[in-house]
Amino acid sequence: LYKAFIFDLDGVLVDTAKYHFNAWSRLANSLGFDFTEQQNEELKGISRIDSLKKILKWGNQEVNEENELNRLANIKNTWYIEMIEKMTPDEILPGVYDFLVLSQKEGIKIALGSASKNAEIILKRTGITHFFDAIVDGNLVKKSKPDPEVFIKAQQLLKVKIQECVVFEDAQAGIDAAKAVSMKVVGIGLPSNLTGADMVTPDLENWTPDKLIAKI
Ligand code: G16
Ligand code: MG
Repeated sequence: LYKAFIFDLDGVLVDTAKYHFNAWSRLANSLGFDFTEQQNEELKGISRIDSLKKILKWGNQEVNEENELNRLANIKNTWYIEMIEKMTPDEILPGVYDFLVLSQKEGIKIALGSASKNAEIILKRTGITHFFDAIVDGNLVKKSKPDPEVFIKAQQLLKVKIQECVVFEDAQAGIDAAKAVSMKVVGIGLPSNLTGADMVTPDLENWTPDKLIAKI
């Protein structure tokens, strides 16, 4: 029945949310304000420029010119890249590596479906690029989650049907994106943050593809 797994990156395969939070906080502080970790939850799965706009609103900052928005986003991204360049395979989230190995062994096709424009560096530094039959990231999509474009692109590149795909997501925007096209979706995290997922688990530890598929 299921032939393809589409994985979100940040929060599912690796924990880069902490680096995003660090770099965005640094940018906010440089502009004279701060925001909370609770607010940071709202940035998960959201594109870089949309994240910036939300943060500026929290700080009551009026920035409308596109050049200035891009300048601020680039500053944040430079700090973010400094951190992800130092990532190692130890930063792969619990259970992920074995789950990828088993999925590949069972002939399940594997894709990345991420909003990040930095996905390739992260996959490379953590040593998991070779598992992926297709990589769809922020450089390939026009509309960010909750628009389903990223998952539809992955499904098309893998040459499978929508109903043969299972998405793995840690963000509400990603769950909503998958559900917009009625794809099955496994939520990674707390059920309270992941409304509409077909099942939720804190991480991929102790799961096999078969055991998981039986639950959705
Ligand atoms: C990730 C993060 C978001 C981030 C976005 C864009 O998405 O969850 O917080 O804003 O990528 O990242 P970048 O600035 O690297 O292009 P995902 O879809 O992998 O969870
Ligand atoms: Mg995510």
